[in-house]
Amino acid sequence: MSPKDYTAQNIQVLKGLEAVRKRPAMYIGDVTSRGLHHLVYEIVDNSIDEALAGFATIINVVIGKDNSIAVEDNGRGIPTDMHPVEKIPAVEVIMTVLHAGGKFDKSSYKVSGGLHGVGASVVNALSEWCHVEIYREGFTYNQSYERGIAKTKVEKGKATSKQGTKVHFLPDNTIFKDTEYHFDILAKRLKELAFLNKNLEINILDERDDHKENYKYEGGIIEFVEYLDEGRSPIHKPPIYIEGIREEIPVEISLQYNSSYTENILSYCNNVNTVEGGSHLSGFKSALTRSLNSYAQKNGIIKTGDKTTLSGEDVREGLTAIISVKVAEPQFEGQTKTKLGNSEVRGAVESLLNEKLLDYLEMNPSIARKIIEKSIQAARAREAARNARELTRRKSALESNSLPGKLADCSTNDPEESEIYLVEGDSAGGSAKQGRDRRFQAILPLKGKILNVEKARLDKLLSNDEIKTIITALGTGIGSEDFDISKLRYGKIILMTDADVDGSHIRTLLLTFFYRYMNELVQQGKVYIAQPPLYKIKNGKSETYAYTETEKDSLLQKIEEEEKRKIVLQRYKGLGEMNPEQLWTTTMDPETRTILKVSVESAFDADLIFTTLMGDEVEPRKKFIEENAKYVKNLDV
Ligand code: 0R9
Repeated sequence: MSPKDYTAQNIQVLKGLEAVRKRPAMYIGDVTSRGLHHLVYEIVDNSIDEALAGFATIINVVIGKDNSIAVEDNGRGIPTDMHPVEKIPAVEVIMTVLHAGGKFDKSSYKVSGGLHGVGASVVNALSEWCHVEIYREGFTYNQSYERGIAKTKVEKGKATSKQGTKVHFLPDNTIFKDTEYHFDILAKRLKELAFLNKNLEINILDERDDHKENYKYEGGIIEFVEYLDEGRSPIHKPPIYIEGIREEIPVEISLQYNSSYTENILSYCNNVNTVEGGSHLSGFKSALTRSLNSYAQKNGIIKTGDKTTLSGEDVREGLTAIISVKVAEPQFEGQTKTKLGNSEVRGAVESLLNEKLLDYLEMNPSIARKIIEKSIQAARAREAARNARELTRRKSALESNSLPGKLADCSTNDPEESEIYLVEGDSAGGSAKQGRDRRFQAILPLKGKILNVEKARLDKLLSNDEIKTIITALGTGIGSEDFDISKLRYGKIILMTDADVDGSHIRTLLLTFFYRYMNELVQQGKVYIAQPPLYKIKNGKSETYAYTETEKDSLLQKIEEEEKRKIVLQRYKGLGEMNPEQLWTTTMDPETRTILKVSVESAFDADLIFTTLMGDEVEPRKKFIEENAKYVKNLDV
């Protein structure tokens, strides 16, 4: 390499690194804990590519005692020979040159990729140090970097019979405020990746406490569907599985019907959960409706010319499905860049499913009949719901004030600044009404427990008074035919329940309701949980509040010994024990309160939590509570 080439290369690398370190959020989304975990996914994605190319079969992830991360695969090893254009070893290009993905090697077919898909150089640039070790062609090769800059040349080391690549890095604590890795977050994503890539073995070890997990699914997305349906009762076993390649797009679909009324379809493109759906999901929905209707008509289950054709919603009631496609050049669109835009994918999924689902139904007539009968029942219930809705609409048109009587509305009409508190119980509702700022805060007291929506259809929901009141107060309508977020009357919906067992049950019921029937509200971050204090600590005239046990302990510790005798510690069992002023100061005043925004990080997790906690099956619920005791200790299920 001439000195001139080397200098040009160095300038390019330094410029790239500078850009990444200056605006890390542009490359990894943000520098919170989410961005920190994203670094791991970027590296794992490279190993997944090697698995998709047919070479790697095992990926090991280790969280070090120092919160460093080591990812190792048993693929071919990153090439160490000179890159023809950059004139430095290929591995150094991968690790230091921005956007140098597998694609610079034209023969490689890179389909995986996180949402950001920025590659190893970004991880390297944001790490205090990074070491790469390659086992290739009988030897070990090493290179070390600091904050993205190579500190050594690629060095040939000991002979080895191993093959693969190991990337070990420590995230830079001057970039990330929080550098602590969470085993559960990484494990959840790795498990999802193992489901999506059948036969790929993924191991995770946490050296801080020796916790480890091993994921390997021979059945891939079939096992994924079974896992999602653990708390439900399937109406056929095993899940239906369809795979094939159309227009050079590999498509995999697994689906199973269960006795519930909820639809749970997760779609993926290149292992990315496309939360906002897109062309693959549209193709799936269209083919499912078409195939089931055409089978039903052909076999006389629904007569031709009968007006009871099954709608998309009817055939998706009680359906759990995974759709996974691999697209060479994916276009991610939408608000959160999780909507697949490639239009050719719709046709590919649609034609494959149309053909193969019809084959399946013809080969399995008794299952086909069960599915269609379930869909017919759903159609009838939907008709009943439509009538119930119409009745409510006509009734409220007759009443001069169509808002519920027990709603204490706010004076502003501007949803941007208004909020509604859904409050457990009339007594707390009364305090909240007196304590609130009526200009922008509305209060809706709820009596007792609302209906468990996991166990009821929309028509039954619409005959429940508490649910009806919530729907009318929010103004959005409900169900896919009616729901319209632009009609939402409040910018924030705040759930305020007691800090006891019943309170947390009501909160879970409400969250389930919003997640299942007004999902857009959750996706758009409109739903919040109020945080009332657990304790009041009265010390003479001064009153302080503690919101957690730890906070209470640390506040008590700070109080001098001789003063301790004077302290009155009150444990709040319910919101009703606070007077209006206290409720305002501790829980409702936007200047001083803390409210938690409900967010759904991972759809597969949220669904599982709701079905397990609210569903019929006792065993999975027990298991879930045991495994997640630290998160759900207050839930009465
Ligand atoms: C631990 C994380 N793993 C990786 O980052 C990783 C990258 C990688 C890889 C190849 C094989 N394994 C890998 N693991 C590879 C090898 C070959 C061709 N393409 C890919 C080959 O042997 O010919 N690479 C990813 C990009 C590159 N290699 C390349 F651009 F340098 F070729």
